[in-house]
Amino acid sequence: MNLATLPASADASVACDFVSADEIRTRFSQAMSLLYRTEVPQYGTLVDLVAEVNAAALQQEPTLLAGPAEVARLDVERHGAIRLGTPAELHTMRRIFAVMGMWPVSYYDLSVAGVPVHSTAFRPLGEAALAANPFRVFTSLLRLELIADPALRTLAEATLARRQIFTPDALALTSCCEAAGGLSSTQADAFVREVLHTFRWHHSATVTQAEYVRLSAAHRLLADVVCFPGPHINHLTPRTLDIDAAQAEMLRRGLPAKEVIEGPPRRAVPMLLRQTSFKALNEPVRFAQGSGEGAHTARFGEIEQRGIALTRRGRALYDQLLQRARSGGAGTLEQVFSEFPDELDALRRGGLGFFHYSLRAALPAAALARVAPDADLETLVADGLVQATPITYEDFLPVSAAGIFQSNLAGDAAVRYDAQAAQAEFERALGAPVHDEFALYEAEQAASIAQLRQQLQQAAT
Ligand code: OOG
Ligand code: NI
Repeated sequence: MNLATLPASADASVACDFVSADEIRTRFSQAMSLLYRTEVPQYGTLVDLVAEVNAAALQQEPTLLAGPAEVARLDVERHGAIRLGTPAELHTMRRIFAVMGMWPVSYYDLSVAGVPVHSTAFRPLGEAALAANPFRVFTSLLRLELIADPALRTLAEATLARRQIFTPDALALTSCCEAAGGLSSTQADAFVREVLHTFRWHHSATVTQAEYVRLSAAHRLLADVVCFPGPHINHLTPRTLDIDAAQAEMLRRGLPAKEVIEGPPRRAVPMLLRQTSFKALNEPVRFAQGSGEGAHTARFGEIEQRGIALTRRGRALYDQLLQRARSGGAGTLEQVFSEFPDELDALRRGGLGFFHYSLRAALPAAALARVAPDADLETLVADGLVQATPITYEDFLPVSAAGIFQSNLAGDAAVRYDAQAAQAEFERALGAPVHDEFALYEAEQAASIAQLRQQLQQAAT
């Protein structure tokens, strides 16, 4: 039976048989993790190591995470990355991720870091979906217009035009989901199996060795995107609660971790995203037309620690301090960042971080009834009636992590204009605008306050 051609039906009893997008995403991220374990054995070591470090960290400080939901999601939390070659590939990828409840958030211009791609991150939106499984995929699109050599551009274009990175059933099941509004459990399993093919490693290149060498000489990333039948997943990253301990443990187990941890320094209140990585594999490659064999390094291992999401204001201060630390002479990263408040109350009152507000558990009804529903939020927090929990950063800092802010780029205005034009082009290819990450965190914070006001209103009447 061809699952993809099952008739779509608006019948409610059929709709009840759909599995949720959250469930499809969970199945997919599990399948991806299994695939990556077999393709990149060091990934298994990394996952085991991170689980041990996290258990130890939680034992030492049980309040590290906000609650049991946060602890549960930590075990399955991963992000991956792929690099696509054409606007059409990006467009279809968006439709496929939508089946799994993953939506494009933020636009990242990596050309400022000397990498000819621009990107977005597909991820779930909203507290419930993130709690179910926060699986994210950082997805880049090659910008051929940034390749200077016209002959090389033509070669890349022609090579990419010949490939189809999605299986026929992956495409059919995606259309089926769009038409029917969901997938049955059996269809979802087929969907996961089919879509996984797009992320696999391929030992056979689609180009000759000579072509690979030319593309690679122009930019290693160009060869990585163009020369293979699909956009192999290039890393799958588990989340740790203590990246300094995890990094030390990586080195102890012979995983060649980088010396530096990218992002903000270690803090009492972890902020944004800290990451470190290691080169994973030299993959054997068979080139087209019997033109030889060689090796390609594309895939690496990475770990990350996530902290509080910063407001625009907090992010501006972060960017400013990071730049100051990089320009040298201003002291170590830790010293420069001593200017950034490192205490929950100060971060909140300074409007630097996003918080989720909730009534403290087990407040007596009588105490609640005495509170004016529109009482000042800060007073409620100060009086211990309301607790403010930091909202976790769910996005990425790839350009800051690249450590390359080119202060010598042409005029500031010109750069900004280009970036805007490129984003519009990216969104045209995508077929949708990207979500603004700040607006998402802002909405989550506002929703928590609205719910709190409603609870107080109810208690008062
Ligand atoms: C993606 C790099 C971005 C991260 O963690 O910042 C990323 C890539 O190299 O394709 O995954
Ligand atoms: Ni990554």
